[in-house]
Amino acid sequence: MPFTLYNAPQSTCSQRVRFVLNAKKLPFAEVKLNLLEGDQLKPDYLKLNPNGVVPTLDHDGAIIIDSTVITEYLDEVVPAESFTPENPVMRAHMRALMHFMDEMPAAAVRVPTFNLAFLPRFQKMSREDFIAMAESKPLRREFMLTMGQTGFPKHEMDAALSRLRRAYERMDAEIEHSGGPWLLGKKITLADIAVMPALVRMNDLGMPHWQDLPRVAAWFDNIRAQAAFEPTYYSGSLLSERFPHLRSKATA
Ligand SMILES: N[C@@H](CCC(=O)N[C@@H](CS)C(=O)NCC(=O)O)C(=O)O
Repeated sequence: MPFTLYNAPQSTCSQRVRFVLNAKKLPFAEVKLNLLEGDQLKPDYLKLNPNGVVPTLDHDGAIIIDSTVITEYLDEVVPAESFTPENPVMRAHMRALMHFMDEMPAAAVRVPTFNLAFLPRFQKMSREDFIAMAESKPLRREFMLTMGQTGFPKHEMDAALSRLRRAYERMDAEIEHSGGPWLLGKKITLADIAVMPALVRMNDLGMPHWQDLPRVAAWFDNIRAQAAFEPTYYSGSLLSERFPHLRSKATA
């Protein structure tokens, strides 16, 4: 099997890559890392991915990191079932949207995720252990230290929710402009896949704050109806499955 994906079931970045692998029907071996136990910070893994995050793709020994880069790579090496428009202007637009998705919804979704799901675990740690854990993270040190053991304050949560809302509004405008049903028009692209996990996560956290935007609501139904969705979100991929206290929020 030429593809090995180092990832975590509930990791939003990993879900982007699993979706593309599944959509292209590419068999892959999955190495599941336990992010709360720090598997991503072990020396052997850091040799593959010095950022100490998932996902990482091993393609016949070639190591590719960063989820959007991996999805573009997969679309290049396996062009069948392409998720990239042929027109260079559309391609550029897709890439610009992927950058937007990384900077806005994908970054913002970490705040409610950590506050609602992970904080209780961090609160059980001694101060020394928490600081040592935060400082061991190459990419997320400052994020962890800002959150601390009391969590992000209300104004940070509100700011994250506002950033997410602006992303849904941007999606709405893109779909309106392209004629939909996808962000760039009739064909699903890597830009749709880049934002998918943020909406799935917010839905799972019981905060689907796009329901007054019918184009985005239809987009969400459409992406969940894709054949690749179910194998991507296999049992245990939703945060509420691992942290049952979130389930009451999700169904509220
Ligand atoms: N830009 C990176 C970000 C990867 C990332 O943040 N991964 C998270 C899971 S979605 C992670 O591994 N977190 C582990 C940690 O914070 O220690 C990508 O898209 O691959």
